[in-house]
Amino acid sequence: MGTGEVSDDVVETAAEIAEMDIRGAATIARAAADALQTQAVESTATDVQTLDAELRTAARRLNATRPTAVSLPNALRYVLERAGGSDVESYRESVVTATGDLRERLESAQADLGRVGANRLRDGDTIMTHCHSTAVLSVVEAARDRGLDLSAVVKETRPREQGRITARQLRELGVPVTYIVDSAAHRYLDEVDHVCVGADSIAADGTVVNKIGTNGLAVSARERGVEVVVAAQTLKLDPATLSGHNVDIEFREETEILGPEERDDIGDIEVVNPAFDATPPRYIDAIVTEEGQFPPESIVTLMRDLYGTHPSAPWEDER
Ligand code: RUB
Repeated sequence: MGTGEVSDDVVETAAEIAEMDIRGAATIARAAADALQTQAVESTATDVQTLDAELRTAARRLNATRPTAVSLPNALRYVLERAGGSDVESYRESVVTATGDLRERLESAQADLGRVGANRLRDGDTIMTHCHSTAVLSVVEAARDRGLDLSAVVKETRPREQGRITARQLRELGVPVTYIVDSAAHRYLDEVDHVCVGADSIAADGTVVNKIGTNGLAVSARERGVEVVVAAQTLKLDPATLSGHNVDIEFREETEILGPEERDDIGDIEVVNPAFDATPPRYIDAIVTEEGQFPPESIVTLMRDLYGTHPSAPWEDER
């Protein structure tokens, strides 16, 4: 890597996030912060201004990969707001320290919210999952550690079938799994006690943005009287929504749904592939975070306390 350029690690991490080799909001946050650290460590910059500019270019590149997961800009902001120093060595050190702190916070937050979420589960309960959420798995792990027997109905989650990852990891935790296609969810809701999902972004009014299909599942669950629990670290709170911004919904390649030949075979159709949807707060019973559980309508208080009303975007600032 030449002076002033982004490191190969940043380029590779950005590509892996865009291609979904690295995926899931919490995992994306950790990978992006780690890439910033590598940028700082491997930089050949000899002055602070150059190193600082490199870091902000790297952050812009990482931030452009997936528009919906707010944990990505929140993680970049966490590191860049703590980056600084009078010389290259101290600046580099500040980035390494901030990244390490963030990694520790992510790990302890995940374990803490797991314990909070486990308080909602009882021995013998069945949960229904959608997509693959490390936060939901942390809740299940905490419940299993307490000796609770749980079972799970796992939705496949088209088009990328992240349900397979969830099914494998639940089996590793000793949870019996019934695997269903997405359209069978309504039929099996009568057999479950809780719908447990993660989040990619949570808006100030308590709207939860998560994998496409979450909204329909939550509406069905409300109709059947099944509670909907969202497990999400506070890194998922989107402070930009405090000042009126909407959460961007990512649209992905249509080839994730239909290959070119299958599509040509059908004829002249339009294929659209929104990756996420927004579930209004009225369909959500609780948001479980490392700071405790909240009714969705009150999450705005926590958001203000943690992020203030006007979050910075240090990768856009001219210094
Ligand atoms: C993953 C997804 C997950 C959330 C929460 O979408 O929607 O439910 O990211 O995950 P994708 P976690 O596969 O498109 O990244 O709890 O691990 O942060």
